[in-house]
Amino acid sequence: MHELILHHYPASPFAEKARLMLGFKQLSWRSVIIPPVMPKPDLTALTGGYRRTPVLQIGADVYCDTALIARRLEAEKVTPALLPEGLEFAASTLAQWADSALFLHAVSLMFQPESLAARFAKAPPELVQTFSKDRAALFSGGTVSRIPTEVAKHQWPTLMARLEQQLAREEGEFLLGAAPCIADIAVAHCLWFLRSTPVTAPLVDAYPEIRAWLDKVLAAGHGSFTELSSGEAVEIARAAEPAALPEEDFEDPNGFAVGEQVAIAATDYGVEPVEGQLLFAGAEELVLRREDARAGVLHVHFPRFGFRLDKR
Ligand SMILES: N[C@@H](CCC(=O)N[C@@H](CS)C(=O)NCC(=O)O)C(=O)O
Repeated sequence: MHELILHHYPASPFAEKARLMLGFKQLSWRSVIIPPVMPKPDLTALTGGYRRTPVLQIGADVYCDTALIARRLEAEKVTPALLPEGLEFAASTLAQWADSALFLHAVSLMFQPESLAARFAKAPPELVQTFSKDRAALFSGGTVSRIPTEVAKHQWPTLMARLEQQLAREEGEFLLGAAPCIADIAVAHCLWFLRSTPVTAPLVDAYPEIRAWLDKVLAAGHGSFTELSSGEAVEIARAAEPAALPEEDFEDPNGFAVGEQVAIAATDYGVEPVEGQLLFAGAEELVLRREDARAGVLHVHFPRFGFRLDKR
């Protein structure tokens, strides 16, 4: 059996979401630290162009986007459940809201000049420039644009009031009941991000119930992991064979057929397409076969929701 390899970097909120999911399930994994800005040559050898953070690799299978990584980890270890039985819709829909609406507010609040200055206090000015240019490119060409800071500040109390209201329910101390699930982790990574500078931390810490709940979610930790170099990860992919495809029926209402050459790209931001042969299209997942000069034959997996398919 192949090891779970997470390609990530410490300061990334979505990487923190993935690390918390690994901790929640108490899994062991290998940690590959990737650059926080482009270029990322070893990651690109694996994904074929998808640039966002994090990415999960299992042998020659590469899973893009934490929404799909959650489902892959659920298959790896069923309990505790990220998508508890009977709550699949509520949990995944709430997580999707957190990963989009709540996250974009957090990004806007973090990109205020004062918090950026605090975040990059020890970094040389060139690095701040490189980072800002890279993130402008990340948001170009997608359906999503940055929320103006004043709008994010204005709307933030509404988001926090709704969270407080949900946490005040008698059904349990987590968002959807007595146990944490993917919804808690998806909300938590956005607030963890804001807590990382003294300028933005009060946006979370001013709400005692939210603060107490967040501490409980973050207590899941990151599981146990050991370091691996990105070059070694590429070698692992090369030596491995992709896993068998899901058994679900192939489903495409737009006429795409198994084996067709396609490009798959995120629709919101980070829209660099990945080209290859379409092998599978299920309700939640798309699988593409591609060959890389260094990494060999790979199956690259994407969520269906939020990713577009185009002919090549
Ligand atoms: N929907 C994606 C979002 C991932 C995302 O936005 N990641 C950010 C880092 S937190 C990113 O890719 N930033 C640019 C980069 O790391 O190059 C997911 O769930 O994985």
